[in-house]
Amino acid sequence: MVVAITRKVAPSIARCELTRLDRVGINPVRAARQHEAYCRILVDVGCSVVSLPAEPDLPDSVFVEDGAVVLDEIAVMTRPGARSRRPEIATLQEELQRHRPIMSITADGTLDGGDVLQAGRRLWVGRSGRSNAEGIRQLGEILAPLGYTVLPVDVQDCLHLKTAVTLIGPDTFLINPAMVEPGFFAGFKTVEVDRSEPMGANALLIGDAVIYPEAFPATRLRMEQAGVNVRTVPADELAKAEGGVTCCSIVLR
Ligand code: CIR
Repeated sequence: MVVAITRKVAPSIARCELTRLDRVGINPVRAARQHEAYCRILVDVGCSVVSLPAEPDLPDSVFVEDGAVVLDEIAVMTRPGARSRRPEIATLQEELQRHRPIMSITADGTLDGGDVLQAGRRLWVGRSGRSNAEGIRQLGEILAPLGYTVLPVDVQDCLHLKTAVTLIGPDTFLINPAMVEPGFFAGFKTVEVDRSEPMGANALLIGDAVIYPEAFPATRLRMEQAGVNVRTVPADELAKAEGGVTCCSIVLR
């Protein structure tokens, strides 16, 4: 059974970190409704959903993906690049230690889970404003004995690597080539986002289904033409906080 760890939307979400977007009002009730719809889809595609209680004073705490990198053998607790997000880790670790042995990124390393993209024994890690060279080095050192290779990747004009590229099939990536060089993924198939939808590269693959925001119909069509089973969710309120579909869960496969 696939377990998906989620956390309810904090009523303070409007005070979230913002990097690339201007602050606009975020309606916490609408964000919570969209998050509930997302959790229902997770159940629909076969997940057992763990729902952690809201952390009222941690505006970005719904975006659990950034707090840990979870593989079959281990969970690596991150040290998020945004200081305001570091207190999210403790309660996430309490839950994850039920499922995996725990290791941690330590100072002066920083790492956000949104920068870590896994396919098999390879992990591409974005050198973003959130994940630094020391964080990436520590992740590589922790995972090398388990047979994983960590590959640092440059990104531009995006918050995280997974804003730019995500997995949508066992050997297929959805990618915005303006944000990350496709050459890093040589040997894999790629579907490019439609030019009119630059924020459309964040998709969540679970089994053979891809959970995907309603907001990007042209890219959705491209995926469907490539044979991908796409399940859309309303996600525009969470997107105002720079959150996508991968970042609202940690999926234990
Ligand atoms: C932040 O800036 O940290 C949050 N407002 C958004 C985090 C989104 N995380 C993700 O895509 N992995």
